[in-house]
Amino acid sequence: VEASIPEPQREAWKKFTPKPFTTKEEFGKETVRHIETTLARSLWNCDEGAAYSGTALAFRDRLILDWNKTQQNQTFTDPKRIYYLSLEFLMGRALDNAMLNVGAKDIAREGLADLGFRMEDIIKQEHDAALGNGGLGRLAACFLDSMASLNYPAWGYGLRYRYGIFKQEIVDGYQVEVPDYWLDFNPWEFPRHDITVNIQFYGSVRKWQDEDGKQQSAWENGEIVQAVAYDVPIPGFSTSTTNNLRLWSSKASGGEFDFQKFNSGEYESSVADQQRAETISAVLYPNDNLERGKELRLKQQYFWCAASLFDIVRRFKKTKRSWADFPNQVAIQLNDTHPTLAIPELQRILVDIEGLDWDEAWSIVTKTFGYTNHTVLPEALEKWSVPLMQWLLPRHLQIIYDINLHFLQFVERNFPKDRDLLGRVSIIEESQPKMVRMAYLALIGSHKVNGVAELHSDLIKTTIFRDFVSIYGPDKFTNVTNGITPRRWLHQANPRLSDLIASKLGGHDFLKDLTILHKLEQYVDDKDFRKEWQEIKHANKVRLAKHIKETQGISVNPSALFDIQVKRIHEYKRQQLNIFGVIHRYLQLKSMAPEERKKLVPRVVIFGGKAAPGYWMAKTVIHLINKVGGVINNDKDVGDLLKVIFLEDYNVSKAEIICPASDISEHISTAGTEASGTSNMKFVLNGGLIIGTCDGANIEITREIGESNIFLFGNLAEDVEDLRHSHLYGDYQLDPALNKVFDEIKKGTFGDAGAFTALINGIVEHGDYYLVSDDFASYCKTHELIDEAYKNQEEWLTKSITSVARMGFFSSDRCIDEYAETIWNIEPLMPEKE
Ligand code: GL7
Repeated sequence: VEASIPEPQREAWKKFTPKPFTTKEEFGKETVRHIETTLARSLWNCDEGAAYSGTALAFRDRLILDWNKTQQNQTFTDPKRIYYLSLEFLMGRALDNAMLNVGAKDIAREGLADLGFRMEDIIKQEHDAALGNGGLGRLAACFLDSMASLNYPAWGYGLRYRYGIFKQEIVDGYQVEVPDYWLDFNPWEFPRHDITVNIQFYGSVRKWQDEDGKQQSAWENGEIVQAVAYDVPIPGFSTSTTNNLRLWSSKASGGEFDFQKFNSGEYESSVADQQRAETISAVLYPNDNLERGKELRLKQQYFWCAASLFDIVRRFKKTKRSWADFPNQVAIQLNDTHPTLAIPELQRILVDIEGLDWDEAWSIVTKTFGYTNHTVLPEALEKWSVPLMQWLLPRHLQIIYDINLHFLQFVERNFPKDRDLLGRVSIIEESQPKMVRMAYLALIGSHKVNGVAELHSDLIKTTIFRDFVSIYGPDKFTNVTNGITPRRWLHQANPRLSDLIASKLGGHDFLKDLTILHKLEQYVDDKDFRKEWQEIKHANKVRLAKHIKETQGISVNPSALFDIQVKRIHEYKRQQLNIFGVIHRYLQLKSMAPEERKKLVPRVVIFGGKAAPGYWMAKTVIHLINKVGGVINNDKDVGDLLKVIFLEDYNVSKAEIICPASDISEHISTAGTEASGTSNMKFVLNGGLIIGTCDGANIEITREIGESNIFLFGNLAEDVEDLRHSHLYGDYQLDPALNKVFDEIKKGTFGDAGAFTALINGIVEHGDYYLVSDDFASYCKTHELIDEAYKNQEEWLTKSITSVARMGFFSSDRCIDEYAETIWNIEPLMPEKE
């Protein structure tokens, strides 16, 4: 407020405020100005990269004008805000999204054409912002889009990794990881060198009694690292609301100490300090659904939580409200347990720094936080060793022990006879070394806990959080089924389909209320509409076939059935089931007479996805897929009837080409393991059918679109435990067809059989934890049904259209409205009228 322009001068200011471009000429002028001045290029050296940069800068200017207004409006109105804390934001490219959200893509296309460039080529110049691993990170990105589009006063807080998820190369069939340095030109971020926070690590705790005899604690003598804010504007679709994603970057603090070292000749160690500080935000951990307890990861978590909370508290304190008002002004959502340290950190701020009583502070904390659980896999549940936490965050460990003490006392009062219960629900696991169970801390420190699909939300109540349901009652737990943004995943990825739908529904309003799609069912028998629908699917397959040719050098027939599984490579997602099924198909094909083969439906089986660098079994699966592809794709008997493709370096921008091009996509996790899945929604929204298990959101997709429009197979979640038990202790027979597949691998048909021994033995000898054998017969049978169904193209088309019409529920807008109403208690803040 102190720095605002004085009243008499504001008119002048307003006169000079830039106006957004509205014509192709104005767009062209802005773009050329940026190319010639900001970038110092000219008519004579403007390649597509420079044209991209100029275009991006022109759009960035537009976003930032709206961003300014949105932030000012928020400051003046001071509504309750939602802060979404996520260690991952898998944003992908920003330009296309910005053009569509502000509604100026056509202007830009024409303007670029006048300058001699094609829109498609320009968009492709942008590097993906790949600050995430998979579904969890992409969900956060979809949520940002929805929160802005629905005008919620929302902030994202994350880390500005210098290296996002690695780039995947396939060399001789093996995954090779290459660093992803993405920041070399990033017009979408604004460094805020004036917005910094000092973050402490290590040190010690001093305790004393103040004059009133009150116990006081201070965390002192630690090492300081500086957090610097980088702001990324998030434009809403068809609204001027432009929210902020604030990413923190780490930097050595002050320089004074370094300077002394430097002057006294200790150059190396002064530089080493600086590098150590910068390491904190250097790289995204590439694990998906796996936690490994590395010290640097804990440092990342605290660094980001502490910086974000300082920022949130600073903003709140400017309003001079009383602390009791904090939960009325601030909602913080924890995206998984990664930001759980925010809970003891807020308690520390309130008690140690602001001087509130413990109980008063704790009541504020629990009203503020909500926690989303994204997995029940035991290897993914975060635990941090007590000695590590004692060393790195001594005061937080004390606070966690105090939180635990209060909690266990409460449990003991309510369940006085149950001694075991205390050990089971304690935040501290009594192991060697002792561990802090982050999910329990997150749950105890939040007022609501949600799962991400109905089955998953039920499962957390009966498995990992079972005792907590008895303690708190069922109302603390709720479900918010995941969703996806239809702007990126339909309008941007599949513009022709979006426009066809709009032509029937009287415009693009469905992009803001996806339930309107249901009106499409009226046109399911409309001949021209059907023809157009089918043509669009074909064109999208041609586009993907072209990409496959360009990147893998393999020709695939766009009229074949495209069968796609793209997602992180993980045993629970069962890419191994898919590739074994492919081998089975190949063996059958080979055993047929040439006449018989002619009746087959040609297939292209497409895989894509990254394996965590240390996940050896997942890498073996990638290797097998590539080896099988090498044999099948070169077998003269097979020809176009079967092709196996492994697409390198699956990421968000590739997903935008892949999702519109499927006939069938695979969502085949062992029942009860995939919390939700979100690519299932993307594929169906683009008119593809799916084969899936009764898992995650597949179940709700089935309920919405109807059982006849989905190919479900396999055992149910409720039977998994018994099946696993019978593998180990019962009499159990390996599926015979699967056995034949294994024999073929062992014969060396797909190269060195030894490479795949562990993969096979996991199933044959070590209990087949993921039930590949149990589900194999029904999986293969279902693929036969798919072949049959595909022969009837008319019926297939009807299923495709009907499914899309019934997908309205899976918009992330619905999801965000549910969070806003049932967890955050916030309202939209409409942008000011011009
Ligand atoms: C995940 C789940 O595995 C996935 O099923 C879910 O769709 C996603 C978003 O809720 O969250 N949980 C998790 O730990 N990761 C996921 O992608 C990494």
